Order: sequence, then structure tokens, then C-alpha cells
Amino acid sequence: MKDAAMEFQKTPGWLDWYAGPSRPRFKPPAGAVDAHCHVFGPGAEFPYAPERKYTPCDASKQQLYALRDHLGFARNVVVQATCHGADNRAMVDALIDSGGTARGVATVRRSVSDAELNAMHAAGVRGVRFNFVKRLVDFTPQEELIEIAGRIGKLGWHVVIYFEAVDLPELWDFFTSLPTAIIVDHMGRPDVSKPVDGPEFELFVKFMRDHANVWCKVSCPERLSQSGPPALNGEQNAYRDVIPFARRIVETFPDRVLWGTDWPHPNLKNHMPDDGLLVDFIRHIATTPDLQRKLLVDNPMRLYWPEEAAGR
Ligand code: 0GY
Repeated sequence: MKDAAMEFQKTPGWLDWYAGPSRPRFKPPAGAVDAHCHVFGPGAEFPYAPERKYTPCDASKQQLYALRDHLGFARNVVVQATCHGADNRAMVDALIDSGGTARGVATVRRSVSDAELNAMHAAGVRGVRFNFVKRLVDFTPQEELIEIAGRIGKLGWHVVIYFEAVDLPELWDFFTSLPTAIIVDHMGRPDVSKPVDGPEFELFVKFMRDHANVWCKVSCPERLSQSGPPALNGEQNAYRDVIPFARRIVETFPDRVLWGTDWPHPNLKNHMPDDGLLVDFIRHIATTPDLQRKLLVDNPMRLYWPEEAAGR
């Protein structure tokens, strides 16, 4: 049974996602996966969580799948957003409706039952997300997260982690103790005004180099960039300060990188990206057809559709 319809007021200043994105000039390889995107509500059907730190605009599964088709992608990985807390119904509903073309990443608490985990697995969930970005979530004790990681590992799931680069030293021992594959959101949010070979990003590269279970999403130039969007720089130079960081990761770890739109782009303050131009940006970070195929097809298929990847 659905909850009674509720009205939600967007966070003041909230930027809605970009309507009418351009059609990318870069044609993704056949079977490409958008491995980081969200659905928001709609709030009247899937209410936002009481403990949320922001109230977004609605962004439905139909709108997400229309964008997928428009951009020339074939599949999605829908990541539970913090505005839905540990209520995964909107994300799971999107997976069920996708006809097997979407997998999901959930947020769960230690109180989750085995039956709930099994039902999410049947719907297509393949991971849980641990979020350490302080503006998005309240603190969760690490012993609770370790317990969850042990349980979901038995299902063959992985852990997605989201954190700020400055917090990596403090979180290092916890991350390296996790028993599953670990997928880092948005390159660990580097400060791209610092050198790509400076101590902060070197630590992240070491994290990946020393731990073969760590993967990375080379996503969110629009979130990380300080040089800014096409409107400021022209399309050729858009988000140019992010390119060396993303390229370094793609070229050093070509078999452990993923890419996603991050649609509908929560919490952007200054501009809302044209998703078509974000797809065009891929050519700057994965510069050969071989790297592009690994980033967009082979790697996400191995992680989220291993049963199909094995037969390819
Ligand atoms: C992202 C980034 C953000 C938000 C969330 O779950 C979320 O609320 O992930 C952010 O504000 O940086 O990956 O969507």
C-alpha cells in the first residue's frame, strides 16, 4: 500500500535538473552503463525521509529512463540518495520497472532483515552505500557498518563509499578493513585546485594502487570543478581543471573505473549541467575507444551484471 500523498517544499534555491539536454556528439559504445544516477520520489508516491538534509525536486524513473535513451545509454545503476534515507522503495521500484536494465545500490541499517535483503537482491540491488559526507548524513558507528558489510558480502554485494578527500586519512583503516569490493564515488572528491600529483591525490592513488578491491567513479566534473561550466569557459574548456584527475585514474586503473551522470544532480548551487555535454566530456577523460569501452561497458557489466559479462 502506498503512503498518503504528501506535499514537499524544495530546499530554497534548489536547482531543478536540466530540461531538454542536448544530444551528445560522443556516441557511447553499445551497451553503455550510466553507473551513478538517482531517482527522487516522486514525493507524493515515495515520501522523502524525515531525517533528510535536503528536499529535492521530484525526478522519476520514467524521466531517468527517457534520459538514458536520449543520451544513447543502455543501462543504469540507481544509487539510493540520502533524501530517501534507508527507505529504498523508490529506487527498488525503478529497478523492478526497468526490465533488467537497471541495478541498484541501497542504504540499509543494521535492523534490515535477511528477507528484506533477499527481496532487494531479487529486484536488482547489488551494493550498499556508506556515506561520510557530513552535510548529507548523521554519523553512523563504524561497527554497525562493518556488521552490514559482512552480511551483504555474503550476497556478493559491494560497498559504495562517499567521502571528502580531506577525510581519507582518518577513514583509511576502516575502508581497508571492509571485506567486499569498494566503489568510491566521484574520485573521493578531490580539491582540484591542488596539484594532481600533490599529497592529497597521491594518497587516493595509493589507496587504489595498494588495494585491488577498490574501484572509482570518475564522475561529477560539474560538482568538483572550480573553473566551471561551458557557459563560463566554452565547451572545449568546460570543467577543464577536473580532466587531469579523472584521466590519471582512468589511465592508471582502466579495469576499475566507472562513469555516471549523477542525474538529477542534487545540491548543485551555481549551475545545472546539460547531461548531453557531460557525456561529451567523457572523451577528455577516456581518450581511446578501448578505455571508453572499459569505462562504460566492460567494468560496470563485470560489477553489476557478472552473469552476462562472463558470457561476452
Ligand atoms: C551525489 C552527490 C550528492 C548527494 C548525494 O545521496 C545524496 O544525497 O549523493 C552531493 O550532495 O554531493 O552523488 O548525488
